[in-house]
Amino acid sequence: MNDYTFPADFLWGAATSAYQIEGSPTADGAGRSIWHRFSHTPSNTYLNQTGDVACDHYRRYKDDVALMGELGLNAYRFSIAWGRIFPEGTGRVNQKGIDFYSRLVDELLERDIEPNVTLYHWDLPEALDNRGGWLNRDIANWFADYAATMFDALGDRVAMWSTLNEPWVVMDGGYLFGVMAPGHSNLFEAPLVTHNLLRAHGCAVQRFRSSSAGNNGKIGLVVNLEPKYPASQSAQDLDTVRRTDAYMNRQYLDPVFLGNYPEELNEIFGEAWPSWPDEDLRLIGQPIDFLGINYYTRKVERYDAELLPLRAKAVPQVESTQTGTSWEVFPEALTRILLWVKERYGDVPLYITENGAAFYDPPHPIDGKIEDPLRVEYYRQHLRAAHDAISKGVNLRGYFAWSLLDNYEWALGYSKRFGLVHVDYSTQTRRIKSSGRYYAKVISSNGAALAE
Ligand code: IFM
Repeated sequence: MNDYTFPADFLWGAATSAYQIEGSPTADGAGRSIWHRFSHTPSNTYLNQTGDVACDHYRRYKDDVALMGELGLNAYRFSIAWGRIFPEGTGRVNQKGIDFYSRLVDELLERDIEPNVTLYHWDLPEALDNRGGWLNRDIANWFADYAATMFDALGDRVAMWSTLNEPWVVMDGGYLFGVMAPGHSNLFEAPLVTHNLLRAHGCAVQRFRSSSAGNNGKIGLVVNLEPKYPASQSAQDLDTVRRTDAYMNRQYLDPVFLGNYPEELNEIFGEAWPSWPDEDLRLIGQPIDFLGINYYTRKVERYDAELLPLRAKAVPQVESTQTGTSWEVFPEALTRILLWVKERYGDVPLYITENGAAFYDPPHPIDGKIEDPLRVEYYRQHLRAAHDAISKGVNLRGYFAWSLLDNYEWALGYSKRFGLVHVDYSTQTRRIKSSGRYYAKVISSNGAALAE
């Protein structure tokens, strides 16, 4: 029988983000975010649903931390809503916003749950978007000022910090295809957004190193990676994989770890891809302490001349299990991507900062239970794949399930449930699903239960 025991100090966590769970987005003096505006604009989201209430975590955070305790988590990854801290994006600090996150951190520490803070998970203050948002070069300093404020406020208690969550989604969904806030579709904007996101990341890392939080704490970046497989061995399909891999997997990591952008971005964006100053690349490329990887699925890619700018079409894998977001369940690609990161970028400490699946769960408990066997299986297989990577020498330090709670899945509203814990949105009742119970068992056995 396989031994799936994980290293003794492994972090077993779950992740969420501010706009997806908190609700009360403008309470206590907070400024509106681009997601507030986007979701309140008709036809942008499923049934025009918004994060106004979400899981009401802003008011129920103590109960939610108690649930984390029940699951046995020893770490929790959450994000800070920038607009709660700086209602106008810059300048005036809103102490009540800081106080909320400070109380949350204290509550976690009370239960020996390590807080893992993400500074930006997509909810840019609207006031900053009105000044150009991620298109404005000044955003790097705006972000660094916000980051430094949080390092000072929480750095005595928070040891793990991430600058950005999934910059690729911000660029691709927010500025190239327009399905996420702020809803732009502009080939010429996308490269600027990528570059300013990375400059903001670099400036925040610099500020971290000179803050007292930087003395003992660690700072990193979180990217979503999706291994690309060719639909055939034709030269065109192999070339398509090279481009899509650069676009999704190397666009952010090459500049951070290797000091330059992949060549393929010229090919993809053409004249929209400028050349960047060397000093920017030096800022972006400074060392980080860890990398967070969000993994959900792989993609099989085929050449398609019509589909610009990538000239690629993802081929559905109809014989595999699909999740509720039509993502193929393909655990072995998790091992593959972890090994690839080590091979390409070196032995940086890695965390799986998100992994999980939406499935159609029973809307109400049956005999008091929410059974979600497909999600149990998803976790079993992906945790085994993570363990496999460790056995092959990957320096994997922790795993965060996405997500602790069912929550607001952005443009898909509340139609997709990713939680280990079911949320009845009409009453805000929480119920641990069978996947939550399963994860708790894996945690308490430090992985050994994966053998069953
Ligand atoms: O819900 C999102 C999260 O905000 C970022 N990573 C992917 C999740 C599932 O789509």
